[in-house]
Amino acid sequence: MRLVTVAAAQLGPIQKNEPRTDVVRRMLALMDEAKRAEADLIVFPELALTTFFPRWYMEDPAEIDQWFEREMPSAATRPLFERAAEYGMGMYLGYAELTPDGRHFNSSVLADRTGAIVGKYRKVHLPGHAEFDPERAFQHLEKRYFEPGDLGFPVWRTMGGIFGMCICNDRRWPETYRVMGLQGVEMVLVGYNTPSINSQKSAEGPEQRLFHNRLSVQAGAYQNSTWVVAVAKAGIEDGFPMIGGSLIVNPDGEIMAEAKTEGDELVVHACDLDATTFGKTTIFDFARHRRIEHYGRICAQ
Ligand code: CDT
Repeated sequence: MRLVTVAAAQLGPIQKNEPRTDVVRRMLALMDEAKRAEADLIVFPELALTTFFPRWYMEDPAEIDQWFEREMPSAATRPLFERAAEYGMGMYLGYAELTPDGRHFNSSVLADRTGAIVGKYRKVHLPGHAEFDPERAFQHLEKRYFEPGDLGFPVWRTMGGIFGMCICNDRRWPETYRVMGLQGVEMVLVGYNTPSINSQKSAEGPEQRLFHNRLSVQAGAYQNSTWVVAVAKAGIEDGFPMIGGSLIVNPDGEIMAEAKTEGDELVVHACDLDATTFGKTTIFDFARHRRIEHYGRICAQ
């Protein structure tokens, strides 16, 4: 057995005027709880440090950039990395990244048990739109504020396993998991902010959104024989509801643990990375069974 005890650290809502220092305090409390649960790894949501700001239309670059981190760790986030090192706990953290040359990405980092950053991911599948859309019930302006990620879907050999990262909308795309699956990924970490209603289809409410969340994550896990840990920022943020439903799914696609609330909540499970071997060497032994001569369209325009 190669056990990694994972704590999915769901965050409840973060209001627009809530300072990062307050959010980090909430996150540290979840880390303390994770330590008591003997977690080896804690996973925070997408854009974990602020409200989901892409719901707001902004034009002023200075106003936009206040939502971004210019360095990681920063003064505000260093306590998270120090606590990770103190507890010997790995960490996935989603945040808005502003690079020194002025580029904007929706990013996550993976820190190992020493608190050192060993991997960075930049969200590839950006949903939503770039201009104000009066037809929508609310805005989802990720295409306005972020560039598509330029790092692909690498995996990292760390903490005794093979880990991959993706962010929110990426979890709905089979290619996300498959590119990591082809590199032998054993655990995919994903943070998300998902509105409880569809801004363009009023009939689609929270139950269907939770269903699609589970469906995507469970399928990705099963079809690539990997653990998937999916973590929400949830609840009513700035008056706009978002689903919870953080979950830990095993390589058979079964839900092993799931959040019950829409608030700050820890979901813990001891994951055996060796449980990925059976699927990877039988039905999803890619080297033996894939038929790539028929897959060309996937990479064509
Ligand atoms: N943050 C994020 O990617 N949210 C999307 C909402 C899609 S609707 C524009 C998601 O896939 O959950």
